[in-house]
Amino acid sequence: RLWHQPLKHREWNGTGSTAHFQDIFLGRCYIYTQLVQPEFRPYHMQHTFETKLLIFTSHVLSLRDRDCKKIEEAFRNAFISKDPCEVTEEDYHPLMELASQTVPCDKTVFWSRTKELAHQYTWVRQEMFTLENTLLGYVADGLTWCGDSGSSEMNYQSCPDWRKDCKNNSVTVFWKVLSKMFAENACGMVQVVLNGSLSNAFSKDSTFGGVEVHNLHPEKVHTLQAWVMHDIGKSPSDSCSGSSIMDLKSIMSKRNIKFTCQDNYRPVKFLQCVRNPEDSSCSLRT
Ligand code: DN4
Repeated sequence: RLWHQPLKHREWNGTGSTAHFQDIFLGRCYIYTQLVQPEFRPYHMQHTFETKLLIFTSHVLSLRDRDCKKIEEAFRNAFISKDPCEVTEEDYHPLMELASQTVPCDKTVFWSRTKELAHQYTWVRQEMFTLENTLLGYVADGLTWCGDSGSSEMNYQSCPDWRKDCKNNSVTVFWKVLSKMFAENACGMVQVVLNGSLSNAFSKDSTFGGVEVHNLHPEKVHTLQAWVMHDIGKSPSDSCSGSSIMDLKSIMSKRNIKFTCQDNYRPVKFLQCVRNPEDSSCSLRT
């Protein structure tokens, strides 16, 4: 009666594929491509005619006609029926070609250990984009997925953990390829939100420090502007004058990209203050 038993997948240390993965992926894809305006990108709200046109042509128009079923299929083909620890960057290339997207110059926001804050910022500044405000970043945000060699099913029981099992797993490789492309496509002045409540606001081992920084094109990106944000209620651990930011500065100078840094950039600080209105650092008099 062996053939009646459910398929036994290999066991890994990470959580399994997200339940209803395919439905969530397709649903998010349709939301992004069909409802992006007016709900998601009210481009008509605060922009000059030129910016509206730019966002409209490069972002919204081109996305409306994307075929979500094809995108989902290309996504599945990258990792299904494969050992989830042997996924390559090339496996995701067909998907990247199908769903490529350009972000207008001066509108790219990177982040490292500040995901929530960076997303709050681009939510308020609707014309700005983190990776998760692009189609593929949006559909995959917060999800887990992996396959198994010898099965065309996803593994919902467990998936490889990037620290405990392997780095070349379906999820990590996807974010690496996508982050690389996001950085390669950036132009003009780009921003990064960093966490000054950690001992190293900048880390060479992070995706920002290990992938994105090295894939910015100096011919296209003239300046990287870093904002080092301190959590309200915690003592600051790192700042623009700290050694980790000096490392970032020297990497950028070698790469011929101008670097500026600001602690507690006010527009982002105001977002932190919305949650902590009584904190003394949020008083207008300080
Ligand atoms: P982070 O806050 O340290 O990490 C963001 C995510 O990436 C977490 O899930 C990390 O896992 C994972 N991660 C971090 N470093 C590595 C690594 N060396 N190998 C595998 N996974 C890793 O910030 P970050 O600087 O690493 O990544 C954020 C930047 O990269 C942003 O500018 C995004 O454009 C892009 N990115 C976004 C996502 C996402 O939306 C994922 C990866 C990269 P853990 O430490 O929580 O286990 O999810």
